[in-house]
Amino acid sequence: MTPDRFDPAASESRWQERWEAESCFRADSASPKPKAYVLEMFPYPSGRIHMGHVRNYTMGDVLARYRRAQGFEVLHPMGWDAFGMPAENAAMEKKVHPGTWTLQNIEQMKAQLKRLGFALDWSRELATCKPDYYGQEQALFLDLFEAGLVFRRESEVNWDPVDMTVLANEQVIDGRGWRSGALVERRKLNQWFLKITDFAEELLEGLGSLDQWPDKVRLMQENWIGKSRGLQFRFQRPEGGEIEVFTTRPDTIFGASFVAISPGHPIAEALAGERPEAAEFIARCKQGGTTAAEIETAEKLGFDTGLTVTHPLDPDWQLPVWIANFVLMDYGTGALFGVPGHDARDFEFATKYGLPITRVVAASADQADVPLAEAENAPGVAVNSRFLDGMSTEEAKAAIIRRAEAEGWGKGTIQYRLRDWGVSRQRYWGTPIPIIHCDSCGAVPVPKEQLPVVLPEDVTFDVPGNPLDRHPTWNKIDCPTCGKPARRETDTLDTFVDSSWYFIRFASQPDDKPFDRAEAESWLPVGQYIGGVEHAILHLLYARFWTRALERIGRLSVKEPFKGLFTQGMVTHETYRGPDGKWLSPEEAAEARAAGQDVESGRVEKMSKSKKNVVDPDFIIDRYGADAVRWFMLSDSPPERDLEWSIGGIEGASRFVQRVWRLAASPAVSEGSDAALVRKLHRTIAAVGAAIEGLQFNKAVAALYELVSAIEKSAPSADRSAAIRSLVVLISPMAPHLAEEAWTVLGGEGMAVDQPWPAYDPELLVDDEVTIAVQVNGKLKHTLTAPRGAAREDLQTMALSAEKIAALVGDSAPKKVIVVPDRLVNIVL
Ligand code: ANZ
Ligand code: ZN
Repeated sequence: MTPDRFDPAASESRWQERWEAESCFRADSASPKPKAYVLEMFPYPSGRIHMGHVRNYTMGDVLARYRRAQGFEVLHPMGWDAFGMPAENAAMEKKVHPGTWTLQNIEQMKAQLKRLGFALDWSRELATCKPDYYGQEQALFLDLFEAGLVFRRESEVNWDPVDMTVLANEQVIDGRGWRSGALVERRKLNQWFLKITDFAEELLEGLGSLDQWPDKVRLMQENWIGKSRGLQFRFQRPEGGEIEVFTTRPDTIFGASFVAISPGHPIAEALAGERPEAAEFIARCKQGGTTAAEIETAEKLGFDTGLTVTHPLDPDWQLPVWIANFVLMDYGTGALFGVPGHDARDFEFATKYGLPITRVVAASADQADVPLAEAENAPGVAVNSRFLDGMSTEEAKAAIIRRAEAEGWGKGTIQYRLRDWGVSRQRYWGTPIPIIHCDSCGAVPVPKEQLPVVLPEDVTFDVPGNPLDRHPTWNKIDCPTCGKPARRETDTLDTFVDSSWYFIRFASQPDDKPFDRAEAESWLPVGQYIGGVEHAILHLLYARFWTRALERIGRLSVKEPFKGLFTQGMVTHETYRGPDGKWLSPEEAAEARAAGQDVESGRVEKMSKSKKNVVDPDFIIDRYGADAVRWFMLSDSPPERDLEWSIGGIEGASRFVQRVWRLAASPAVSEGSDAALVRKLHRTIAAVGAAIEGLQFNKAVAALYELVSAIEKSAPSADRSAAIRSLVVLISPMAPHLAEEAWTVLGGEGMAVDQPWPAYDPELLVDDEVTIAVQVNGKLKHTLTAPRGAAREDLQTMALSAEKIAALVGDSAPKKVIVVPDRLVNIVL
């Protein structure tokens, strides 16, 4: 007998095993079918899946299953972004090897993902921390090295003077080392870089072709690349020599009140050698983190060098030269001219050090003398600017650039904010950079046949610093070129390198090379990429760069890796605090309330461990089943918005699952028709398909709710039974286990997952009812609903028998009745 309830616990794992046994989701690269590549951003194996993952992967899963039902050969893979600091932190705190910790986490999270029934091709699973992955990454790194896209340069890092170690930016908290609490210093180290700046223009232009990306992400990338036109020019020093500056506002040149150089500028360094105060000032500037944000917000500090330079447009005008902490060494020329009237940093600096502040831009020419309360950076009209007066900002910029080029003291430039990508990390748990340092030969690539350069297992984490540096043997190796004793590079690659090509390796993973070109190209670009907006800039930019770099060196003919991009909203939950102000979990809050304590319900916020407002997916699956969780993740909110977790929501989803089950379990009827239900079904097929195509999953869910209600209200008929079968197929991308169980109960052949997506009849989408205007003597008096195509006589009868019209017409017969079918009835009295 058919059970009257769907039992997720009994059914779900059974279907998951069946799908696996039949390799349903294995992507066949050789398939003649059209291909679809659906990818969600792969997770960091932190230990547990959270609801944000569940939402993200459910969306991708619905699309993948839908494409499969449409007849595509679908690639929907999963893997692990498995290198990175948390594993090293765990090693230090829990005395467990980073590899052990990571692989255990992967096992746990994989089991959790499997419980959700995702249509993933596990045969292509990869983990970036395994030599078969990172060894191929080393090979690609060497290809880029040979092509001149990798270089080594001195660059600043965050240095913890107590722990004697390099810190990542996120390990610097309020300017101090996260473990030691010591003031962080900036230190110069030789580091490896990738030449992403060579691709700045391409990466910017390429954004134009990404019409399936959110506008906000394209804008963020555009701003990050930060193209600006400017002028680079030289100020002469009266005693000889020059200072070259870069500006994006040459139009403000007559508002200059000082020249500022970076503490790392050669002139500053020379001064430091001569004058202890200068050296002291420079040392002070080097405290504090290296992030642009930290430099931007730090208090402005200056040191008057006593030097001057001559204004390029006025030989009698001398400007003082300062060393200033807000001038970056690796941007422009490491020097600028300060215009306090029109640049906020310069304003703060000039105010602090009593330097002149002049207005040289105004909204209109007659506002030249309006005082400045703060820096005004909006364009306008040049004022107090000699021959530029009256020109617009754009005209004045062009005029100065022309003049500088004509007189030979400067040159118009295009500048990008984008910096080269520093990929060196002084850490253990990452991809070893495959380079050998030889005193005679310099930096020598590891010969490809010696790859992978495998991380040594026997390392210790009891002292700070990079375990690879202090390993007794691993880093000692003979030079591949001259054979003399040499040293391995002990820096490892930024984990963003690992995630810059994993989507290519998913598409093709031979043992002997990073990927097979033809196979990779048969899948790429990724049709739909789904992930968090927190990756809108760096990950996506690096992946775009890596793909273009491979294209440039002739390894791949794909330029943009992700055709469609979708960034989903967060899963949020109410927060609670107890009487002592401490965060309470939802269960603790309920207990405390029951005990009569004062519990404050706080804001609805992103689920986070620190606020205790997380809900564990395993616990919810145990209670409600995977399909209910999946269904809820898709319901209510548009996918790009936040979704608030609630018990009401998951219970509603669970009730819905049972409603569908009851329909499937109701006795089949083989006779009788129901035209209205057939229409509803066809509209639903169209609506659900369009909604999934547009990634509007909440709309698909809403359409399915309506269909279920309509079926529930309908009388038994052959059409009803057929509608239930179609419903099961329509619901299968969202609630796949329920769909399989229902399909079996309905006596369907094969599995639900193998059913083609139902087709709809476009004719049935047209409205079957129309609104008819009823006029009396040409004036609208009433409207009525009639079947489309109703006969003239029927419309006339309906109009005349309407109560309101009958009252107006009275007993006298109308002179004339004009009927326009499907539109109007006009009664002339
Ligand atoms: C004069 C000026 C006047 C500037 C004005 C701005 C406004 P963006 O637009 O972000 O590219 N600058 C130049 N080199 C610098 C460095 N190494 N570190 C910090 N700032 C530097 O920034 C370009 C502007 O930043 C340049 O234009 C320069 O200040 C400053 F009303 O020159 B400007
Ligand atoms: Zn050598």
